[in-house]
Amino acid sequence: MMLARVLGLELDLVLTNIMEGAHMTPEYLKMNPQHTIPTMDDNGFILWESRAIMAYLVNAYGRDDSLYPRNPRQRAIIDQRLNFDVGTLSPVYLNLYRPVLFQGEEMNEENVKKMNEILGYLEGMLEGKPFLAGDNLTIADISIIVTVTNLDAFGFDLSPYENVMKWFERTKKELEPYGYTEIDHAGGQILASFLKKE
Ligand SMILES: N[C@@H](CCC(=O)N[C@@H](CS)C(=O)NCC(=O)O)C(=O)O
Repeated sequence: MMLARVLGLELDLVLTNIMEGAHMTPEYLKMNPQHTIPTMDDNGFILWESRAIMAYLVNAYGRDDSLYPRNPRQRAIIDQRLNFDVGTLSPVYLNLYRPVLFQGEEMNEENVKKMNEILGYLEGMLEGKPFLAGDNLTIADISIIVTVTNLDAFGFDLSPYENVMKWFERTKKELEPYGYTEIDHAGGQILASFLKKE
């Protein structure tokens, strides 16, 4: 949603209520057999996986390629960050918080340790760089800020990670004109309110 605003695209958002099983209807499954959200329908072109959607939107509608450069090496760095996000950062974050959020369990110390290990990797990737893939904002920042926003909303201590903290502030500021508070911060706050009910 933030990327669409950066690109100046108007989305026709359809709310899919997972709690009511709206993602398991025959119509939804025909569109996306993996029944995940988000799923994009761009005039009949269907795509899911949020990071693939972001890459497509920049390729198809970006005024230039700065958010996802065509230069092979620059793009490779962004792809590495996105793969790190989907394959490492997000799963470790979900393993840590899913049981706490949805099963009312206590935080598992092993999982906290693992989360810190992964944040250490992120810290290293940001060494000497204002943004995750270099000098300017790319879809890697827009993807990874979502998990970092949630960690911050849940009270996870990010203070040992100076580069991450500085990048977080810088990226929030960069995305504020495109709805950071309204979209991403608000989403984190809603999830955090589930945590506080436990
Ligand atoms: N890697 C996927 C994850 C998508 C995902 O798992 N979404 C959740 C909601 S946040 C979902 O659709 N859950 C319902 C289901 O998998 O049946 C992406 O980034 O799009």
